[in-house]
Amino acid sequence: MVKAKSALITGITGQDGSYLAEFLLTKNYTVHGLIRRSSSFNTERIDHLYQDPHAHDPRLILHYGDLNDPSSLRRILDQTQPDEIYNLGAQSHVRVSFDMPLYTCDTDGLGTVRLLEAVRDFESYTRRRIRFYQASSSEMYGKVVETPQKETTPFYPRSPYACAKVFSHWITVNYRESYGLHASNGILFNHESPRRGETFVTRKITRAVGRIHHGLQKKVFLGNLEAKRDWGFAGDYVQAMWLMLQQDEADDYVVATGKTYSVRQFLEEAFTAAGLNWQDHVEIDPRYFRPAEVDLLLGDPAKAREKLGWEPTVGFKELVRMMVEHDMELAAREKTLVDAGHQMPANCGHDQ
Ligand code: NAP
Ligand code: G4F
Repeated sequence: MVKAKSALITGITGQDGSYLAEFLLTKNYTVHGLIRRSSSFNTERIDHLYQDPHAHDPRLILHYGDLNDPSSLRRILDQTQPDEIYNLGAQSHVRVSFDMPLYTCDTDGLGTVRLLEAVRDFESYTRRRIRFYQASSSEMYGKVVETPQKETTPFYPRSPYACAKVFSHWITVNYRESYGLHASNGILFNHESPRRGETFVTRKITRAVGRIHHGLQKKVFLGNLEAKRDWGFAGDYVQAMWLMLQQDEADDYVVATGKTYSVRQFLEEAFTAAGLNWQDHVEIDPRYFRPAEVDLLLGDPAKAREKLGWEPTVGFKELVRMMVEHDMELAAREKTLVDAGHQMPANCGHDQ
């Protein structure tokens, strides 16, 4: 009988980590997740995988650790002995990386080499092999030197976040070439979902649409509406991660839809879906401008299509509709609570 595989996911509490955990469980993996200790609950996106303690799926196991704590990484590798590692953990907000450059570089840059070192040592003393996935980003193309962007397009990072991701990208290539690690980079373009963090622009917009529709909010404050992004659906993108680790040879792949839209177009689509006019509700707040902006991202996913057989299944309009529908329902539930006398949760103005 073939032994079921096991995987370790850093960043399992994030958008991608939750979709990937679900996907790997359907593939019969044992899934280990690294989670950080937090003073408030941070497992909301994976709680449904735990719901009933009696039906608790023992194939999902969480471990406390941190990419900034190398001893925790080594201990978790020893305990879990994974066949595959997906390194999704990161301070993933570009705007915030300008406020916290050292922390971002430590986690998103050095965190990767800490994990790779742990893998290298683990392989040398156990003689077992681990396949490694690194969450690289289209943000690395920054001030783009070529459009569409592909695997061979040079990087021109425009933020501390992107600089850290470029470091992680190349250190992953370096460990592959130096030590023969099966280590791949997925250069993923923006991908969204109803589980997207609420401070990223797409979710900030769809949350606002839901709340405005239900009378819980009047305005949404945004920055640069002209930036263009190649937006796909996160559920599709985690499948590309998995496909990369099923290849005999490790390699680097662009994962994108091959279409680009502006923030303004996203706004129009989202407000129209709720029968609203975005001009009535949007105000520009310079607080959301970035010291250096990435104006245009458009990926060429030809290599992923040809070598991995990967295709996106959700287009732009469908993605926007999915997010708006979800956030309309969420706002309806909030409205019920507000009507019953509960307070709307405040974000203290830190909605980057
Ligand atoms: P996300 O929702 O922000 O999730 C980030 C995850 O990283 C969370 O689970 C977070 O834990 C964890 N984390 C943060 N700092 C950590 C640390 N020091 N040690 C361990 N874990 C830590 O991000 P995402 O959208 O799922 O993205 C997943 C990865 O892909 C990230 O590396 C991101 O940079 C990259 N990426 C994302 C996109 C995109 O469009 N979504 C595109 C390209 C690349 P807490 O829950 O405790 O905060
Ligand atoms: O949604 P965003 O914050 O995503 P961004 O900066 O493209 O980064 C995301 O995608 C990357 C892949 O390319 C990931 F690596 C990264 O981890 C993250 O997931 O901003 C998108 C655009 C930007 O041009 C920004 O200036 O929207 C513009 N924008 C306009 N108003 C805003 C806002 N962004 C945010 N977050 N908040 C605003 O109010």
